[in-house]
Amino acid sequence: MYAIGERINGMFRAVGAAIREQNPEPIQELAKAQLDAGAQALDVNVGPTAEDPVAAMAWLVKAIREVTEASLAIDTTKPDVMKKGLELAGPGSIMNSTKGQQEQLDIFIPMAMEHEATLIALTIDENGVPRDANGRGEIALRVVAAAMEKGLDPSRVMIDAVILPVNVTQSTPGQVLETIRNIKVLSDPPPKTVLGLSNVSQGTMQRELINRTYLVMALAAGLDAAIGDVLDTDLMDAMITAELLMDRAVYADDFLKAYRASVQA
Ligand code: THG
Repeated sequence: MYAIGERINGMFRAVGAAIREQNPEPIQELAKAQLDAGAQALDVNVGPTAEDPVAAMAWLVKAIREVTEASLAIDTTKPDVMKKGLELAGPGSIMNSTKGQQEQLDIFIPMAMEHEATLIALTIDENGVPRDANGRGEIALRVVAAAMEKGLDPSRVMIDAVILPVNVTQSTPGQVLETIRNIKVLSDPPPKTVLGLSNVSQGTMQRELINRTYLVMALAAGLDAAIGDVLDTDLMDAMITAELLMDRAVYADDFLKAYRASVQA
């Protein structure tokens, strides 16, 4: 599974403060720690409070690029912030994310092609987040059709079926799993699937247990990638073990160590 570290997000108080004070060290430490923990890409989000989000994204990406060339997932809904992030991060980046309405796809799909990026698309449109797997599947189909029409290979599209906190809508985790299974038959090759895992446990007790259990369930349903807390060793151990049990890695007595060595940059 492709693990994307979630921690460089202005939503976290220490990261928000580092952005405001233009103090690169906490950001660079988080970048290195997440890569050491097995992240294959780093989510980069300036957070809700940045005054000048374009400038904040530019500063963040430059700070990260001083310590690593790892893939970055530029996390913003704003086209100008996305463009700046992609220009500074370079090819092989992930665009996180676009919504499924046509006007958004018309902007972000060509941008993905221009910057040789992978595009995350949320199953959200002008009517919000659909209630069930059917509604999510309809938006996913619209995204894949738009990508093919514009010449972006579906394998460079990742569909995010939008997981919500389990204490808000308890039916959502199951509907999202069904969506993940359905997306595999949308096109050939199919799009990839991704989730913002930590959303599932926001506002709950036992956050790590909920995240870890749901990751294993989603992985078994075919989830390809997750944005999550890669610094949570138990979460990563569960992910690695689930991959083994899905026959995606060869058993060895030291399979945890072997997996970690295989993803280390
Ligand atoms: N899909 C996609 N991208 C996403 C999300 C998604 N990006 C943002 C988010 N959702 C994924 N990242 C996080 C990061 C942190 C938390 C949840 C998701 C989180 N933060 C603590 C909280 O809210 O309780 C903050 C704690 C603190 O302030 O220290 O849980 O779904 N494509």
